[in-house]
Amino acid sequence: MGGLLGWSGLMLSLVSICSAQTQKSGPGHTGGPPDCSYIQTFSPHGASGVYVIQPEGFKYSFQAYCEMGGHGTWTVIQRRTGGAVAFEREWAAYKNGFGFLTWDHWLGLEKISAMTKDTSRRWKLRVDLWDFEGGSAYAEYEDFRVGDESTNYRLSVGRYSGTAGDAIRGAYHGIDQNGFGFSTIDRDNDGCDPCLFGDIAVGECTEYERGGWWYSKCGSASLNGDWHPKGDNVGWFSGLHWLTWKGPGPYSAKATRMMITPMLPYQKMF
Ligand SMILES: [Ca+2]
Repeated sequence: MGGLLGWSGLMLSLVSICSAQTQKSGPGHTGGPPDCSYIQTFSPHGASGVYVIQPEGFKYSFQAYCEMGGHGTWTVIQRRTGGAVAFEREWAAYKNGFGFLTWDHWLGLEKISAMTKDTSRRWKLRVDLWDFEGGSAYAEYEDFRVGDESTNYRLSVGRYSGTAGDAIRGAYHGIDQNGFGFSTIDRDNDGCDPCLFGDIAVGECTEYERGGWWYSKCGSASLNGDWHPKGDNVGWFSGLHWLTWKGPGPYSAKATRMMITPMLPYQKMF
């Protein structure tokens, strides 16, 4: 998984924690590259790392981690590799983003929405999952889009492909997360009250599944819950699970990554 678990990345991220916040750009500034693949197309660097981007029409430029991998260039929107960065956070944190860009982080719903809500461009989401036994799997979705805050950052995904299964549409009938708004411990958009976990009924999916996600009664995908260490990673509703990959007893992944890229590459104009 490349530098995903690298200590050098950790140290880098610790010194860059403050600069991970959004930066205000000047009035009328139309911004720089709108995403990582744009950077790779017009000024190839070849190296994964932190770059400044500014989605079209978005008022701020901000830093994001660009994965310049063998299967394309991607803007990373989520990464989990351990339990040091807490993902049990409220709406404002999920809106604005948190963590360390070169390490575990959530880019922020406002930024993800700004990148994907423009209907003139189609986006692809890739979800990478790693287990504790040396295995991995992935899921890709065409037409990934996150609405703005007025929609509670509603999730839209199109055609699925991959090896992990389509957990967003659910391992079980009737719990499709596609089309649902985001929920956090202080915002309930999960579509259930009560929400059932076996014989146990709770008011919100986040009470058991933790973190923040596009929960829908509560669904089969949840990657922002609590990270669980090897040997204690099976059976927790709260873990990083993708039930079409490993289930039905929830298996909490060792590491996860979510990243996006335009479905059609940018064209160089000569
Ligand atoms: Ca609820």
